[in-house]
Amino acid sequence: EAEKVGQEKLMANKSQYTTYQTLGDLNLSFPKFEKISNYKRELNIETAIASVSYIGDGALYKREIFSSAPDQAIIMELTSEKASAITFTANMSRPGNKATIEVDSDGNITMTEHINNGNGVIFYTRLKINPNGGTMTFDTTNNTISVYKANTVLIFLTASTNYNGKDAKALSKENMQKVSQKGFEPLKIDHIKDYQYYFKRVDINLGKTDTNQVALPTDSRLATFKAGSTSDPELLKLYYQFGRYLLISSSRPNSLPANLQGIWADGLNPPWDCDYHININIQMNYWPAEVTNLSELHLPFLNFINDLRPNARTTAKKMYGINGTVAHFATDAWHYTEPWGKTDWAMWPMGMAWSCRHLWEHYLFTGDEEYLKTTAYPAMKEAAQFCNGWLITDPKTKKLVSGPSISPENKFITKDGAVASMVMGPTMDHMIIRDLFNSTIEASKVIGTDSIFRIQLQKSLTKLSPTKIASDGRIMEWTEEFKEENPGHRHISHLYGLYPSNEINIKTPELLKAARKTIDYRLANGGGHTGWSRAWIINYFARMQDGKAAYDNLIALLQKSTLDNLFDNHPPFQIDGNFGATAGITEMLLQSHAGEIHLLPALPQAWGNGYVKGLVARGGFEVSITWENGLLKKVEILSKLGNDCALRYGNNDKIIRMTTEKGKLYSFTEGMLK
Ligand code: FUC
Repeated sequence: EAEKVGQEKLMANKSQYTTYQTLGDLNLSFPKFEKISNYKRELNIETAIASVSYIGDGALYKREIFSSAPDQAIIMELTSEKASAITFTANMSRPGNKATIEVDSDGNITMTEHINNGNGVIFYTRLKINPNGGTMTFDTTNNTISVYKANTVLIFLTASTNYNGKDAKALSKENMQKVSQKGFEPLKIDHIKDYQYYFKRVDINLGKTDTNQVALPTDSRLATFKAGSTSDPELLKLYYQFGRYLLISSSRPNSLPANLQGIWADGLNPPWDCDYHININIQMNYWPAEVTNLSELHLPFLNFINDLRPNARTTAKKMYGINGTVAHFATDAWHYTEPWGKTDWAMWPMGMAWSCRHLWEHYLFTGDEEYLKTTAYPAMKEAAQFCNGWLITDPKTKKLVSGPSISPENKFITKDGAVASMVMGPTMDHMIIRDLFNSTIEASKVIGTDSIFRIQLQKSLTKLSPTKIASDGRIMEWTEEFKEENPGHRHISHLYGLYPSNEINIKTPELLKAARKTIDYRLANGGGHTGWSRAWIINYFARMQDGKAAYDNLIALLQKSTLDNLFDNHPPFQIDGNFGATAGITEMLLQSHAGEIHLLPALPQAWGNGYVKGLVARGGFEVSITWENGLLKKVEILSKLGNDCALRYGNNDKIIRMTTEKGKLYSFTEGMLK
């Protein structure tokens, strides 16, 4: 009944599909070689440079391509060991064939389109080719540029849209003028310096792989993995750092957050509109940001949450008649916040409340009180206001419950055999609200504001329906022991309190035991079958300090849900699993969610010897750990903020408590920690 009313009365009609799309294609056509050998395509994630090389009719040819953040352009250099050997024709194209493509007076190819039949953005793309030697001709009938027998060639590509009021035509032209004045070497040096400023903060070593195996192409190494021989720790290292490469390459300050495909969407209709699903996906994209020392790259998401607030305020008022802010299961670059589609995935008003966890986490890692006061707390407060106004008293239990809502995308069988999803008080709602209220209370204390509101939240917390354990020992997903329609569902939403939140931890053994039963049950029924679900499970097992289970699920992720280029697979390609797994590997090595820095909480036997450098713990500590034969050898902790810290190693009960000085390095060996 509720489902029917919800479907008819609460779902907005989403008339406008705002899909993130490919910009277009740069096509280079080369003459036929009689004989080609030694063909190699590579992405070097130490320098973020892609390259292609091959021997054509006895001469070596090479292309190097990179996308430069400092110079806001894609740059490609074509070289050959043979003089006057570079010949090709270049053009631009875009699926849909609606773009206007011209060769302009500067000899650039320009491509522009007001996409989505004029409902989307306007973009401008420019292509400039600088040959050294040889000749270059322009064909304005088919908008191509041909280069003939050059020694080397530089290609520049700039692009901009009018999103947020930018002048796409002028900006793409201005960037082209700047980038085409710089030589390839300075461009490459600036690009590498900019990229490595982020990338080199963390180093990791999970063990040695046989050199013959390392020399194989990535897809062959993955195939070996899938065939069952998984002793390739350097592939895990590559996969881990690939996750950091992807975040550095898709989430820079002042840009939009990484979406379902990061920035790598194919075609005009990528899966799920390549939007921002905020019922696990965008949150998972940012799980590695703080812990793998990429805190600035969290800002696109944190600023995006603030950009949601105006619409979220309107939706709270219009749809619920409540002050504060609310968003549902998904949004996009235009920040819509109302639900649309089917209640069993859309009737979920927790999108803003969960996202606010990221605002608080950024403060916990950086200690930035100005950011807390101006950016984080105002958004957290409004989300908490909505939740506090939305909770109602359950007539039976007299406890506060949320609703109507769902436990993301799962359904249950009602007593009379119907299948439903909408319900009062799904467990995940209460875990998210508990988390939000606790962090909003803490934030208001740090800032020294809103003491009345704080007391209201504290009162609500005491009455909020608690996390319950069912008769079969699992964490209850709903307020009653409903049978799941899909016991192996990819969402394990009712363990939000285990990860990313922290209400279930080593200090709550009963709930921890029930969480274990919950995961085992989901896995026994086929759970973890999408990349992101498997990645979440790695984090779950790491939080339960089960290194073997975490490791086994990491292996399963690579074997079952990873594409040949190491992109995560839902299927289809969806990037959140890459980020979730990099966070999961980090969580196996370092945790700091329960008021202490926990070293090697879930180190699997498979990683007998290794090290990790530059990870970050809450409270502003940079941590580097070396281990041998599965035992901690040395840990170095840089205190960036001068906070107190409590240290725990492995599954020892001993806690070392200490005050620290800002900027000082502290070292411990295993003996000192036991
Ligand atoms: C959520 C998930 C789906 C998919 C989509 C983009 O709805 O339940 O599996 O990842 O987001």
